[in-house]
Amino acid sequence: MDRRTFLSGMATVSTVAIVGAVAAQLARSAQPSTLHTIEITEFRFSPSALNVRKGDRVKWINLDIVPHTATALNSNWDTGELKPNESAEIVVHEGHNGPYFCAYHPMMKAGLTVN
Ligand SMILES: [Cu+2]
Repeated sequence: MDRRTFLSGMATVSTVAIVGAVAAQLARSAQPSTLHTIEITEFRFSPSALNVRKGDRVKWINLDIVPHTATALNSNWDTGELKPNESAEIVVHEGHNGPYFCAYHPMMKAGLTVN
């Protein structure tokens, strides 16, 4: 049984067997992480606003012909330079909540909301 099958089974068992807040909590913790992809194109992050959960993955891919970064406004995290067609991926934690920008083009702004 692979991890996805196992987690899916756990979610089903939890939902059927238990009701109320406890079931909701178990279902949430058993939810597989989601991969979100943010394209950097024409000097924009797309999507520019993204809701994510702790444990999700966020991937930035640079589809422009110049390098960019995704850098937290508070300097807590940074993908570093992404050359054309390069990408970088993070696993979301609380510290990723908030606005970020491109260090080379500060007018490029976006944000992550961590739930
Ligand atoms: Cu840039």
